[in-house]
Amino acid sequence: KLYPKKHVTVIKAPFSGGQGKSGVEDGPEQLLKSGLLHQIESLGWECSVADPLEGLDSAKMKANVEDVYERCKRPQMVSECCERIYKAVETCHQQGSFPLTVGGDHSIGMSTITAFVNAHPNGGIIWVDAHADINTSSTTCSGNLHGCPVAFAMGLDRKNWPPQFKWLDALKTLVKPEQITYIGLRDVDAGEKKILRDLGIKAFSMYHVDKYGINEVVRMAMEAVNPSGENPIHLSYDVDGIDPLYVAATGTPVRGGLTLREGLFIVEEVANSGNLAGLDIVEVNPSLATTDIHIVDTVNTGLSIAKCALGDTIL
Ligand code: B3U
Ligand code: MN
Ligand code: MN
Repeated sequence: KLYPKKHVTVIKAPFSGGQGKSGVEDGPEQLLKSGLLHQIESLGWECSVADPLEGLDSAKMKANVEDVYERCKRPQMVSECCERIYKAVETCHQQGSFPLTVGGDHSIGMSTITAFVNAHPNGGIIWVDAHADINTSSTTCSGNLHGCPVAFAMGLDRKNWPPQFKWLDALKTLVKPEQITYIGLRDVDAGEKKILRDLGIKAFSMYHVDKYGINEVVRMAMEAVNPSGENPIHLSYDVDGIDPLYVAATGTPVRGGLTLREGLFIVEEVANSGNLAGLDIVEVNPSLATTDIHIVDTVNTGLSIAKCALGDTIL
């Protein structure tokens, strides 16, 4: 059994430096304010909160126009914040507490998944997202590092990394192509498609969800990253994987996504396997809503993802 202590650490990652819009740094507070801890406790888990970015002047870091390296925007800020988040997740794995990292933008995925594979070298990762987030420092068109965390976590194009990423460069274990799979893709850059193809990364796009159904896709995804069925799985959940009908308050919505039920089913099914070892919930941006209903819908989706992960079932 993975977490016999039934203890969760909610790691707050109010981080927005991986992309240009502001507001995504308010995601963690919104989820907490809306009852995240209470909901976790009512499922029988003990709960504590970690705040690894405490004390940083994020607004000042984000405004520093000198923080660029070639195409990459804010490498200093992203590296410094992601190193802190790495350490917070590492501590959870060492102490046997379930790491629930709440973003913030998806750059922080480079920390959560590298901390995961360093604790569980044979673990598997399921990345739920409309986007593949596997641009390298050379392929990124936007320069936004939230479009790059998977490439960094895999050590791709390492020779062109911004020099700030020393902590990542020093890690013993990085993510291997066969350790990660995707569900929900529908907006993948040409350079990313080439990387996915060249590395043979298994990915389940919305086409596959339509073709096979979500049940079969989740089964295939778990089989891809955990063929023995015995290894832990980390779920990195970008809420934009779900359709903007249900999740409007996010930075880069893409139509044609997962229904709310498909999105939650993924989490229910991985949790049900008994192998879920960590979860990220990212890209909740309350300030991008045009109505209050958008905020409520998006935040409630985030809360539901957390609950499903911790064993909430409909019946
Ligand atoms: N692939 C594009 C767009 C993008 C990636 N992740 C998000 N948007 N959220 C990029 O900027 O790399
Ligand atoms: Mn993402
Ligand atoms: Mn995305």
